[in-house]
Amino acid sequence: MFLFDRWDLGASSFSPLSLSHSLTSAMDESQIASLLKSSELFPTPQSVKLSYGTAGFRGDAKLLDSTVYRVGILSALRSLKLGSSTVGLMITASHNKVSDNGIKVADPSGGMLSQEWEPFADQIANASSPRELVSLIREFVEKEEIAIGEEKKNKSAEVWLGRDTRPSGESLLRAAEIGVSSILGSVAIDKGILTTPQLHWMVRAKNKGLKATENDYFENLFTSFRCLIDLIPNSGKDKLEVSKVIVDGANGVGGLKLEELRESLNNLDLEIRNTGRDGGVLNEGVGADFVQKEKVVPLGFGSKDVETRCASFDGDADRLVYFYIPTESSTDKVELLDGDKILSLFALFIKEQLNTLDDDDKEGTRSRLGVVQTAYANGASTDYLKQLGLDVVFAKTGVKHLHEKAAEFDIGIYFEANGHGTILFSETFISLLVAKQKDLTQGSEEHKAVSRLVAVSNLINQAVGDALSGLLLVEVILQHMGWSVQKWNELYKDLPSRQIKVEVPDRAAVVTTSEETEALKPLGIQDAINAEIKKYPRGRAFIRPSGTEDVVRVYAEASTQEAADSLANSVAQLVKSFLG
Ligand code: NG1
Ligand code: ZN
Repeated sequence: MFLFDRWDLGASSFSPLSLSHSLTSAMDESQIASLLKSSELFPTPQSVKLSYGTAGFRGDAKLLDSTVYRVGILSALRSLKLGSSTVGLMITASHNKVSDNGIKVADPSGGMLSQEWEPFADQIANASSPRELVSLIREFVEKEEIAIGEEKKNKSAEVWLGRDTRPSGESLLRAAEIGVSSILGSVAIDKGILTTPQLHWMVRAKNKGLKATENDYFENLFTSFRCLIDLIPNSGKDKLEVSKVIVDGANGVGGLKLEELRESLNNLDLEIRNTGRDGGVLNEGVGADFVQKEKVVPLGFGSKDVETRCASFDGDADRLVYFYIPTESSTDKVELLDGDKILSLFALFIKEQLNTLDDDDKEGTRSRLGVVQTAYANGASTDYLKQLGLDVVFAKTGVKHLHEKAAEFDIGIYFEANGHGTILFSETFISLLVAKQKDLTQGSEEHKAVSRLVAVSNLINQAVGDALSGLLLVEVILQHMGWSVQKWNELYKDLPSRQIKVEVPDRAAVVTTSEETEALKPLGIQDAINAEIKKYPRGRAFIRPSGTEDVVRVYAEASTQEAADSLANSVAQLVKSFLG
């Protein structure tokens, strides 16, 4: 009973004896002792309600120790549940301000944590005492039939940890390690500073029995990139787009990793700015989220860069957008090529390769190429993709939702307008392509098309959206097409749009339909929004609570920029008056 002597079990009717009995039914005493002892180090902050949200837990880094420790526990349990497969834990708050941090789990497949486990994540993150925490864990392991404790000491969980460049990352990583190790026999392996997609890629590779170090990640990128460069048609080579690309690293981890990769990229003229070394602050006036939402020039870029192809990463390098400063611009506005435009470029290239193949394909093995977008996708992009003859489907905000839908296609391309996306190839389709590659005559157009598709499937991260691999794919496709960034931008013209963040006392008061395009609560707000939309030609607007920041997001589109701005402002006013 020494285990409980140190615990003030308060006025509750809970007795140490009953706790001991109920806990040990699923976990032995040494396991309970381990959890109680370590959780003592991480008391929960008062009055903070945590939710796993769109992409893990996020918030003020100073308040996150206990959350990160608890997610460490969860990740060890997840590994045990899945036969001791390796699970990833990433400490990052992506595009949020530098004083924030966060944590997200990479499942053994390399994808996001299964949504079925999110309610458990919410429960343990919000448990108010060690006793409640241990109780919740006990119930969960019992329900999920996860064996833990002494009997699992030899076949333990394995969790790989990564973090971005935030100053709070290191101490939070220690909290995560303690969480993992509090599940007896579990091993936490610190993989150092990484981009989010690197960790997801490494976890996926490890569980597939492939080489899975950071170096292997880099090697895979430059090998498949070089392969695509070698496959550029001769006629295309004459039109080579030789101008350099300048990358804004958001003062985060992405620029640093791109610098490492650059050593091996002799086919790319690349300049990297905002690496964080020159005193710039993470995500402040820089990065993909800033450029996409504000549509203005990031710090470190200016009139000297007019008409040059530029790209921005976000803080953990899982988002990528392109932009250029037009000649005629007298302001700091940029021409933005967002996730929708990247998606369109990818779709066009893949379709071109599939057409070359399908012409020759008399055996009924035609592929199914589909694209997935969210309500934030620009209406003009959706029209364009449909006009290409593509199957366009919609998913809720958050890549976990898009990824799931894209996986239903042979080749599924998904992108959020903010630049987070990738191309998924089904295992069956890859096997088919590899078999075809062996059968076809080397040097034939069909062989080249198949080889390009295989190389794309290697280059582009199959686990999550990845700014580094996305950048390389955009660059090689532009070289293949012989296109400038301006020519790419002309694929279609974006409908003017505006996004606004509105701070409200309780963003959870906004409840939307499953497609997120209609607000069910507060009552009456949707009718008021509809009345505003009606005033604008091609008007479209919706609101939803952010899953990563404490704001309600407003999105509006209309036929002119003034109209989009005005519609967004009116809707923001409605949000303030209904929720203020
Ligand atoms: P929230 O804060 O839930 O809107 C944002 C992005 C998502 C997704 C997540 C994760 C917008 C409008 N929303 O989510 O698309 O990328 O962050 O990073 O860009
Ligand atoms: Zn990110």
